[in-house]
Amino acid sequence: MGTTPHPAVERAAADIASMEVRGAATIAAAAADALRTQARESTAETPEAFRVELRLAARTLHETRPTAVSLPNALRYVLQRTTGTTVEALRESVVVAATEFETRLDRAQDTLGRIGANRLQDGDTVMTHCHSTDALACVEAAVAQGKSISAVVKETRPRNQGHITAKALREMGVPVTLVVDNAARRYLDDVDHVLVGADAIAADGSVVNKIGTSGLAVMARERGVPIMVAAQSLKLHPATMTGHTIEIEMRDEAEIIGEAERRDIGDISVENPAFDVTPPRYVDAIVTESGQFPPESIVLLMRELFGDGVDEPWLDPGDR
Ligand code: RUB
Repeated sequence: MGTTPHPAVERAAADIASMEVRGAATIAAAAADALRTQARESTAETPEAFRVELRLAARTLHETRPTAVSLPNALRYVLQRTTGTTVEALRESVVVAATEFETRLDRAQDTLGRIGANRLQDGDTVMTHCHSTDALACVEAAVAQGKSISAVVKETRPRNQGHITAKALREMGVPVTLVVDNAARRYLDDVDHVLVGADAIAADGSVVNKIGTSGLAVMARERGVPIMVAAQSLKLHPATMTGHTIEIEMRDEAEIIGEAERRDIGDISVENPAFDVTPPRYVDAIVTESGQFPPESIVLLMRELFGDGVDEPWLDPGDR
């Protein structure tokens, strides 16, 4: 029995941690894929050994990015469907579940995109923050419906994910104006929607997304610009139904400032929170594959999908 996960799992975990693989939906797909490789290539001789390996792989992936709830939701989807009394049966069940998960993810994003596109009118301009494949799916569907959409794209310091958004929008033929984050308020008068994704949505309708989203939402509210959050149900954080809070990931200060520059400034502390929380009162609609919701009603969808609570199947039975 392996005491370390399959190298493909370790690679996937490292890529997620370094943000080589990033964005909530993409992280979830990479996690399901890594579990499938772990199962396919397992040399475990007993069903129990196979399960131990799979839980270890899931824990390794789970520890990478605390805020993106899509990750535990993906692991849960696969682990809850891991059934069988032989290694072969277990292996097959993981492969089937991981593949099914990826198909559902793609389908959910397409459906969500078509729903979100209904909010966009021909000639509209959207302002984006960070890079969200769920948000882009709405623009893509609107363009496919023949609507002419343009975009003001925030750069999104410190990692400049806005560049990825700008490139994706250009590939759809959408005219793009790239602005620094500090220019957002100036350009809000020129846009019809703020369109962002989410890493996690809490039971009260709070939206956790890339740092800067909450400030943008407050400014948009002040300017009367509607704020639309595109987030497939994978982003719903089930533990928040029972009072748990969402941990905000703090990343390395080197993403913000280099050593030499820092030394030159003098004795300072540097903080690099990856995400922030936008309260529900600043959000107009959360668009999911099950329809659009006012943020305060999202808990109804959460109850329907998760019941009253959830398990942590990556922990060993004695630790649950
Ligand atoms: C990405 C981010 C995205 C959401 C949604 O943060 O905040 O808006 O993850 O993305 P990071 P998607 O770059 O730190 O991962 O819609 O693709 O799931």
